Amino acid sequence: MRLLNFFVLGLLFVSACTHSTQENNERSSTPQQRPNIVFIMTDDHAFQAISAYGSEINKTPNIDRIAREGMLFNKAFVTNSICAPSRAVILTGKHSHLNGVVDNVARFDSTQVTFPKLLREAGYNTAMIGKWHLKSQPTGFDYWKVLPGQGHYYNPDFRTKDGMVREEGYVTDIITNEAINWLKSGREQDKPFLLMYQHKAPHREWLPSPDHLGMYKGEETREPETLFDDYEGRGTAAKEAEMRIYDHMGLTNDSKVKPEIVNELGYEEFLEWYPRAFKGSQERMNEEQQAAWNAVYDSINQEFQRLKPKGKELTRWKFQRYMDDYLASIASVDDNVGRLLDYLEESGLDENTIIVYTSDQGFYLGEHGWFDKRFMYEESFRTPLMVKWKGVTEAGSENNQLVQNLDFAQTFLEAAGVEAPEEMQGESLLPFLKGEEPENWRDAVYYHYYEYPSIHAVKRHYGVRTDRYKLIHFYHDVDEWEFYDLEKDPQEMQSRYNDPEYQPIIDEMKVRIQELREQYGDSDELIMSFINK
Ligand code: SGN
Ligand code: CA
Repeated sequence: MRLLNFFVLGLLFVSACTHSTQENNERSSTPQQRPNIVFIMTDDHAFQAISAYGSEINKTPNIDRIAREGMLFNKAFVTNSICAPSRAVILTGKHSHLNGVVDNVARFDSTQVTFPKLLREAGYNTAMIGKWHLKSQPTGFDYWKVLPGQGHYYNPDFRTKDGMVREEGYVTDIITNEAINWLKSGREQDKPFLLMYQHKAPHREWLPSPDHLGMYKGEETREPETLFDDYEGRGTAAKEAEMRIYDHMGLTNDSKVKPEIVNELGYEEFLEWYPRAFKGSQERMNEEQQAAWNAVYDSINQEFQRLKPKGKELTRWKFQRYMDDYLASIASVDDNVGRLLDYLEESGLDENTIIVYTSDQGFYLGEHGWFDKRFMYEESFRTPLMVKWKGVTEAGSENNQLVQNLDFAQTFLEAAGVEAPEEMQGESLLPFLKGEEPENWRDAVYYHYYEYPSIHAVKRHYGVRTDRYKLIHFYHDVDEWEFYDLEKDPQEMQSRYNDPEYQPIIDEMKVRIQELREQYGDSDELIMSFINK
């Protein structure tokens, strides 16, 4: 049976090649080969901070090139808005409850079937460079060089097949150098390739590179309308979440005010709400890096001493500090994506390469007073997604269908002519990329978040989103439902769960949730097993 499949696939592949060769004869003299794939993923990059999505707070000219020369997805979502789970979903094409990585604590079982493994078996040369965050050793890659855990911004260590190595410099630059070097001389030139090029930036604690330090200093970033949300229209989970800029963003680790100054001015309660690596990160800097850093941050410390912001002014000050560092971290991602795109063009590789830009999930940039992610509300549920595929995907096109990170595996497999295993749960996006409108595309997406109790205290929940509505069930610790009409209330300020007007649609959506849970094999028993773990 397998052999037969292989034979049929082979025939299909040969005929697909002949077909596209004819089509492409005028464009190039070499026969069309299976496409290369460059998968660019950043960590916590909100769509609100990408100019292709209409950002009002920064410019990302290089990331925008991918959208301008390809397709921009306006309704791309994750299945579980947190780092490691998102990565496991992408690799396996299966929801968290089946791939086992429900939260950042779980270890990825790397014996599972993943799309890189299948591509490699089908003759692709595969590499994984940058943030991995799945604990177990990467499998399915001919070459890998990954950050341990969250990794560091300055002079980071990398895990490799030969052990740990420390590289001098700034993480986003280094990951890009590694990626370009692999393309130039690391890969097997006669094979199609998959390159997973995955950044740490712009993850908390948002340390900008030496050449972008202070680039937004003195520039006021527009505040989101909901910066001072009181959560009255939402449930207990939003009220109890610990990700408010005012209360939970640390003055030392996040805003980078020196502990002595924080103490001296009596701000101890805001010192370092979640003590982590910042001190460690700074200690990693060499003298030159430290000097460049101090040249910018010393004056920020002085400003803080002078202003002594309190109450709403403290929220505002921290928000500006947050945006300065977050957006500066993105600026070097953008420069480096530009370098990689330039190389792909100069080398001619982009003639037959699918280039994807996405993030492991969205992020709050002060909306609802928050930073971080996790919730099924739009800012963290949505993720940026754009795809360039020269000669196939129409430049400047946009897609408004509901798509998910669950769909990547099958998309890449189909593009490579490899049959996806039955157990994968996404849908290939290939028709969209080819300009076709598939019939019966999904009308709803399913979401399930698990990491609780944990940092940021976001309660467990699952839910469903259609084009217009969203229904969420917080089932642990509380038993609460929330319902939003995204057309009338795009900022999700008022849950309409108890509004009689919406009862018929809420009833329908409850049925839809059950259908989706059955379709994807999620259940109350599984929920209990993850709670009891
Ligand atoms: C760290 C961050 C959190 C973040 C988690 C998960 N704190 O704990 O803000 O939510 O990672 O992020 S920090 O002070 O250590 O930066 S994730 O991207 O790995 O999911
Ligand atoms: Ca993340």
